[in-house]
Amino acid sequence: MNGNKEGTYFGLSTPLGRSATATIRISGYKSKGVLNKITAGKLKNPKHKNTSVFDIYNKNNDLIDNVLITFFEAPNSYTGEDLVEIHTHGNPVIIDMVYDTLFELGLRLAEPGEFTRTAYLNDKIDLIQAESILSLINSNTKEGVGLSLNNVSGSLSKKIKKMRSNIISTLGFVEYELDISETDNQRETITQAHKNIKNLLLETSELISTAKYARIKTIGAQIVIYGKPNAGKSTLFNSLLNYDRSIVTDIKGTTRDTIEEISTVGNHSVVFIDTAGIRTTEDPIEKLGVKRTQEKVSTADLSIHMVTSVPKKSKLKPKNNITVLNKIDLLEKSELNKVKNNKNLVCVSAKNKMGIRLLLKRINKELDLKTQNKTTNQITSPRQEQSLKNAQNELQRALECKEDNLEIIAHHLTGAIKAFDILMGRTSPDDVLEGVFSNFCVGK
Ligand SMILES: Nc1nc2c(ncn2[C@@H]2O[C@H](COP(=O)(O)OP(=O)(O)O)[C@@H](O)[C@H]2O)c(=O)[nH]1
Ligand SMILES: [Mg+2]
Repeated sequence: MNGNKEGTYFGLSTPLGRSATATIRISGYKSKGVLNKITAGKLKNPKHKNTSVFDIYNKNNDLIDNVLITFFEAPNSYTGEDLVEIHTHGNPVIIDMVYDTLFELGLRLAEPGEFTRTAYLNDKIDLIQAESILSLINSNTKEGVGLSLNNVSGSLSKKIKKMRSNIISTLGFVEYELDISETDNQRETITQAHKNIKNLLLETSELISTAKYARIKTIGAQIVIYGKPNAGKSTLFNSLLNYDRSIVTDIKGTTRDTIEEISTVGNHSVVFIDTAGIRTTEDPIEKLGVKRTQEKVSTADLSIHMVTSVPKKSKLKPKNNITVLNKIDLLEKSELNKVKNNKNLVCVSAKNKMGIRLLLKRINKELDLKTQNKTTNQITSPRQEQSLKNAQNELQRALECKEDNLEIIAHHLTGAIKAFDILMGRTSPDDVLEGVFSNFCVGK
């Protein structure tokens, strides 16, 4: 991305292909002139938010298409610049002709994300909102769309702003104390600062904890299948997907890489991950595979531990984990009855597709529980999570400061403000000063 690009640019806002209509957006100061030219003078002075039907022409005055044109006047548009939307018939040949005409009029093609970047640079939206627009478009579930839309509207930004101004006012009275240092007040100041910081830490960690839910809701839950070689992981993976994606053999070490496929379970979007069986091996490729498996298990939203014999109770990991006993088709009836009553297990025959529906039901239930988070504001990007973790780290260090270290508290509070500024995509040290003066009345 390049923040210094100039000129008027355009791009196709809808997917390329055949459809009833397609939308080409134009943003920049030349927009009005372009409308005048392509409509052969019919649309000279477009009005803000006006939509009308026009014939549009190329430079030789050949008709290109009959289109719908909407005009948005700066600064009241998505980008903050003059903005045009041309809705043509959805045929790539027509799109090509419009492109050629716009090039001839001196316009350039937009860079990826440039409309939203311009909106951010023109202060129409902050960085969180910009990211939320992306997650709104990419969300795979209804809930993901809902929470992204909530963030686009600025609800999360508002919360972050409030937290940031709480840090600024805390820094304000810590610095005030530093300036007019009366040791009598120092204890009081520290107590108040600690109280504020503790509250902020609570809010920060609450937001950080939403990252996982948000990922499940927008992109989909990562569900990793792991276990010993030949447990039937790849067979289960294929059964869950309902087609033969992974190679299945009776040779140990067949799967050496992780294989991921998107699917749905109930209302949830999921990514099933087949992995290399966990064992000690000398094969360097398989070794890497085993390492990858371990990484995936540690970051997954849910893991399926595949076994072929009932594990000891101590080996069962109930958190984020479903233990699946496979190959029940090989069990005697009496043995089968015994394991079927074991509530800690889901019994399947991956090969014969027995028990798969029950397993899917169980996965659905686990994901329902995980996404039941009622927090209004949820973060949706790893960048947001990382910035918040940086802020959390600074706040934690400010809290751990000893009494006579007001300067160090101030230093870490400043660090936390910086992390919040990065989170929102702004840096304005002047705000700190303003916060100091707006919160204090020296005359008192
Ligand atoms: N009898 C029986 N064999 C199975 C079952 N599931 C998998 N297998 C067999 O076990 C072997 C290993 O399966 P695979 O899915 O490659 O195991 P992975 O190494 O864990 O991925 C293959 O020969 C499969 O056909 C099952 O439910 N019953
Ligand atoms: Mg396998």
